[in-house]
Amino acid sequence: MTPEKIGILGGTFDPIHYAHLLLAEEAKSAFSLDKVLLMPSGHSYMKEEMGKKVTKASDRLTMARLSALGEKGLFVSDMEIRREGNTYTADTLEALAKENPDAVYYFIVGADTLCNMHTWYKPETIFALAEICVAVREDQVEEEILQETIERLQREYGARIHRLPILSVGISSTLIRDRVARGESIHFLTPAAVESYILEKGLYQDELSNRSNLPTGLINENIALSRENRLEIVHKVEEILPYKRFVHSLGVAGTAYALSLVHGADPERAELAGFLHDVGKYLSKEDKIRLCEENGLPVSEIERDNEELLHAKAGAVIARQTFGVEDEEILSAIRCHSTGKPAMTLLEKILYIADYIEPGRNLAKRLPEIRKAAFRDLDEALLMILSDTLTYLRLKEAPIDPMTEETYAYYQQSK
Ligand code: DGI
Ligand code: FE
Ligand code: FE
Repeated sequence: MTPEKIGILGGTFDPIHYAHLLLAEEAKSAFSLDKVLLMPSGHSYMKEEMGKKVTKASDRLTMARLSALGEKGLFVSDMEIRREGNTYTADTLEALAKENPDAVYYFIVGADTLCNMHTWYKPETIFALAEICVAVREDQVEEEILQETIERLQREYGARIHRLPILSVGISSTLIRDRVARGESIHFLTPAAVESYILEKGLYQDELSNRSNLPTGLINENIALSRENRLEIVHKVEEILPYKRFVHSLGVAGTAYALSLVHGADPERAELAGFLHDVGKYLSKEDKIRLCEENGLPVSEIERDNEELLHAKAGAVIARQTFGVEDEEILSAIRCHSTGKPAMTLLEKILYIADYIEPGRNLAKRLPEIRKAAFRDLDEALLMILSDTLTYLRLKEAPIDPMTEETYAYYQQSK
């Protein structure tokens, strides 16, 4: 009986897509493999060190399983995910060899990966336990470096390395994450079941991998919201924010507009505050602190420790610097939209409330009641929101900004 030939394709698979599956397929047919194991990685100290956020292992595993469903000869192993601690290929191969000592293993890697495999944990074990299939894309490889690497690994470890010429397919996990974050289609980039899973679970919605989220340059001299630049502003906000946050901002703007009509505020200024209120949300913590301090907004200890609280102040700075807003009431409404403050103006109250009740919000329990109250009596809605927010923060054991407490006390007294 000829020994079973098993390919192993490891990866973060965040998410898995057709270029991965095509690679598995090509390896399978080129080396007459009986099967290929997709092996999503567990904890990766390398990615972690580079400050990358990796999606939960259970989600990555499920997506790999969905993509292999019904495919002959394609299986998924959760071995690396189940293992505690870091993922080491040498350990994986040892475990596999123990499970199935008669099989011949083919470890599938890209050319760039091969070039640093000598730095991996126990390379001698890896090369002893598996043959290596190195995927070579015609357009990508520095042939000389690759040939040198192959020869060096053969010499030093007796590595058995085979080349696998593959098609160059421009699909990557980064591409998919970015498209999801921008609300673009990922149809035909990954199997339909994976696509549905991503959308249903809301994965990658908030990600911004390459976009610079620190806006530069004034879009216009001296903007006060006017009918002509309204679209320009919305467009710029769309560029700065992840898709879901952008839609949230539109919701806040529309709600603030409607509340203004009912309560006699200026709807266009309220709408502008709504569009812009969260533009500071996705700056790095350092940028938020820097923007505030450079612009005369002191950063308190609690804000420093809870950067979530800083996005309002930083957002007001961006509204002024990038969007040219000089209307002090709009700027202060943005500045206090997370915590509120005592004695808020009409516009400030409207933004604070609109942020909580806009149509996309659905988590807070009393929302239907608060939504109704908002169109009847702003102060009543304000108190309900403050009270529920404080309850929620205490429940989470999150530190409470004194401003949130002061605001609550103020409106309770003035009731
Ligand atoms: O930016 P959004 O998500 O649209 O909403 P937001 O600006 O109102 O605030 C985001 C978070 O800020 C929200 O989860 C509630 C929280 N927050 C409000 N007051 C306090 C607070 N968080 C802490 N830690 N302490 C507070 O006093
Ligand atoms: Fe906010
Ligand atoms: Fe918001």
